[in-house]
Amino acid sequence: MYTEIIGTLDGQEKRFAIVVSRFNDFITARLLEGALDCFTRHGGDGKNITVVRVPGSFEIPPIAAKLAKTGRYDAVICLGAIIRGATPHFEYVAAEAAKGVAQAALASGVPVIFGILTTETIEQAVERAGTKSGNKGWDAMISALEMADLSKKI
Ligand code: INI
Repeated sequence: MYTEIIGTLDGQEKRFAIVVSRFNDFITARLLEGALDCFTRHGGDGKNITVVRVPGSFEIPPIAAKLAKTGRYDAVICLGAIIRGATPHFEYVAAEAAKGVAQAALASGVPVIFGILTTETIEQAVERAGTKSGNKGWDAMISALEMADLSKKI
């Protein structure tokens, strides 16, 4: 015999903040749509969502950390799109975004969800923003629902 704690996917009474980058907005706008659609289709109420826009993915972690620390949200969802292109900038932005999101969650004890695409090409980003590979914004919201419930139960 064992005890198992399972997170449910119920959006009722859940309050989330979503931090979304303006950089590559043609992708991040789709991720946001996916996340919001997922929330309402799991019983969530749009008035319990706060959206905060930041310039680029590099700026997501400090704002996510501040939002998490307020204690007002059951989870914070981070949405961005980092596309390699031809510059080494990608490596720095992607590494800091990933590290920073993890740190925001650990420091606050509030689930902070990594919904930031890191892709080689624009095509790969498009595939993950509502075309052939689904919508990673939707997936990020599923993770937020599960983690928020788990977090409450533990
Ligand atoms: N920001 C992104 O969100 N995605 C990218 O692909 C990207 N690239 O490739 O440069 C990017 N850069 C901007 C960065 O996030 C900061 O906003 C900027 O450096 C100011 O601090």
